Amino acid sequence: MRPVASSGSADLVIVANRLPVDRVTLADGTPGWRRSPGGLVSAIEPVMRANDGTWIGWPGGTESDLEPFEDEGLHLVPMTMSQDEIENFYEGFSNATLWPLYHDLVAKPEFHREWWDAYVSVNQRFAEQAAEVASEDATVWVHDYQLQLVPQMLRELRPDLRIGFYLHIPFPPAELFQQLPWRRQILEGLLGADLVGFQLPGASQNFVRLVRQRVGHKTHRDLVYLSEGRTVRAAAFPISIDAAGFEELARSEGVADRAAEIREQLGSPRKIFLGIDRLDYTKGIYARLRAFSELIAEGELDVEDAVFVQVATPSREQVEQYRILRDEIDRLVGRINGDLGRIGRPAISYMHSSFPREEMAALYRAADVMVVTPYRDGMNLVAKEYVACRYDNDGALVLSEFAGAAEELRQAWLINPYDINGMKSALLEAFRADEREVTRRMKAMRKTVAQNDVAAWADSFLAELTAVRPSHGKTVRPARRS
Ligand code: GDG
Repeated sequence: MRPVASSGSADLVIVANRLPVDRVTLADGTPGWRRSPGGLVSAIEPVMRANDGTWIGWPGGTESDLEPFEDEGLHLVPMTMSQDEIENFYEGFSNATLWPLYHDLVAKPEFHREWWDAYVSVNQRFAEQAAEVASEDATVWVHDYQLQLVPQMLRELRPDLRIGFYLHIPFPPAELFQQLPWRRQILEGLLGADLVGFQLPGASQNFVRLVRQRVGHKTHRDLVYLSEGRTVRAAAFPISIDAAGFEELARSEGVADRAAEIREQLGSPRKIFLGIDRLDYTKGIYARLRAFSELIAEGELDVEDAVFVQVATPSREQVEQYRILRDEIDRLVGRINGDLGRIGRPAISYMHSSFPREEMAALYRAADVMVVTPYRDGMNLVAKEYVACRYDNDGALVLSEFAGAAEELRQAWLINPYDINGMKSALLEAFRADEREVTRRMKAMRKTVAQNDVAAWADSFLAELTAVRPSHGKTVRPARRS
């Protein structure tokens, strides 16, 4: 790789696996674009606009002749991906090697050399594209586990750039990470950044320790000193949500009406339990439904009193582990409802589909007990969204200790998802808690979420990135101007 002269005009470049839009077929049969809902988009959009930024990512699919384009004022550069790359880079190395490895081996990671080769070549292409569109001394912000080699590849091409990297998922302890045959390459890839951001301080410490042990660089607290004289900082930036936006949506008349309608359609039970997750084995859906069903089987709860609504958004359906999980959940829900349901009163109301944001807000409004029980989760935005929607200060949150969100939402009913009896007790406590107790907890959590919203997250990452190399590069304008 040789350095290339800067040719682009973007002062801020976002590089992420996915673009904020999906390629879709419109009603008239022509291809078009649809904005994808994800939290990352709403997080980054304001700062993109403030800096006239460019977003590089894959729109899904295998179309190969897509040109850069503008969508609602955002400059978007679509990356192409061949069927082979989708299988080896995306489904393979990203989602069947790194994803389980970084989530405490909840599933067994697979190591295949051809998957790694695809990971290297796709990362290289993303780096080359970023090198092409970034202006001189621009800031490039690379996102997530699919693109951990991009920082170093990009630095080799464009040493003038200021490069930040943010990992949305956990970063594992050395004991697990060192299983990876390509551990050193990943660490060196990340060290191409000036600032490496994580959800939690523990993840950042794992990274620094591994860099010291495996790459042999000198480190001091959150700093890594590279032999070429450059310093890399590793730090935690817990991600959040557009709290005000969610609350506004929750307060709208349409959402309030829909929440009332949902309750009625469920047969007006005394209390509604709710789970909303991508259908992923890290999220602990199976164990939580079992815990709930045992409470009904034992007579602690009654289907007249309580229903569990579980939304499982389709996800990574080509990956085998995800197909197995889907079948397991289908079977479990069928068995629970068969054994415990009555006419018009299933114990679990299960939906394997995705919904518009308004429907999500209505579900959050309708739910009395929100149940979030991942075995491991970088943050978990669903927990924060629920809190943001509970403007009456009511509603109970049952939350896994192993979600990043548990470090901030201390007033939730915290549980260990591996401990089914503990989970059952917490579900019952949350169900039976008196109004004062629920309000006390929710008020405190709402304060936390309102103060640390997603604009603050993006601004603090970018401010820190600028601070790491103050005399170098152009300034990035914050999303929130006071
Ligand atoms: C990764 C990390 C970290 C879900 N179903 C629908 C829908 N959603 C939205 C939720 C929420 C988002 O998707 C899911 O975010 P989570 O944080 O819960 O989980 P991951 O997808 O695993 O996200 C995670 C996150 O990145 C951010 O850094 O917190 O730990 O794993 O916003 O509302 N949205 C709509 N319809 C659905 O059916 N509209």
